[in-house]
Amino acid sequence: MNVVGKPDGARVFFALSPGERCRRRLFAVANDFAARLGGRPMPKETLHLTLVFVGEVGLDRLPGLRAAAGEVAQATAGGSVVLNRLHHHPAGKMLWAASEHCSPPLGALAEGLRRSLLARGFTLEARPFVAHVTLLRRLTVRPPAGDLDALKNVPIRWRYRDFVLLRSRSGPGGSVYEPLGAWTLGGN
Ligand code: 2AM
Repeated sequence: MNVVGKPDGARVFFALSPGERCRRRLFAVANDFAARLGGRPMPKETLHLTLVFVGEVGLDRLPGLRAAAGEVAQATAGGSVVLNRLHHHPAGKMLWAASEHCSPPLGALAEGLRRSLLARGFTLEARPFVAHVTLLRRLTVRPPAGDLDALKNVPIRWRYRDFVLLRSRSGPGGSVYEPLGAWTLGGN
């Protein structure tokens, strides 16, 4: 409990966590852009693909989050995602790795989690799911158009079999993520 008598809270989200090979490639792209154009690359260990951003919840609601995750994991198969596009977001000063076409099984996993959380009374943003991995923040320079084709001919193929619940905390060097749970997808 905190001083105002409310349960302590955590800022949480569900995500896919890349395997080592995929993580290395994503980090290499982030570093390459940062070296040439500036910005702050996401630390290698924090790279992830958000499935559902839940936001601030009381710690007493973690069992509900875990129940939703368990239900969805059982009912949903693993799959793969092909990251073949880089996107620059000038407003957010971010560089993303993303898919030209969102894989339907990945969309179904994100949607399944979303529905299960809503059914358990969690409040979620209406923002549509866009599969992406943020590589670089604080990028103030517009990358040359050709640079954004870096993954076109050598896409990153990411096979996922599980997903995680992460707690985000602000640190001096940016956000740090603490794993609160991991679930293996069924049907593999
Ligand atoms: P981003 O990388 O595009 O910023 C933790 O913040 C993760 O949740 C990030 O992957 C972030 O996406 C995503 N996210 C989605 N909605 C968010 C929100 N309203 N606030 C913070 N992060 C959000």
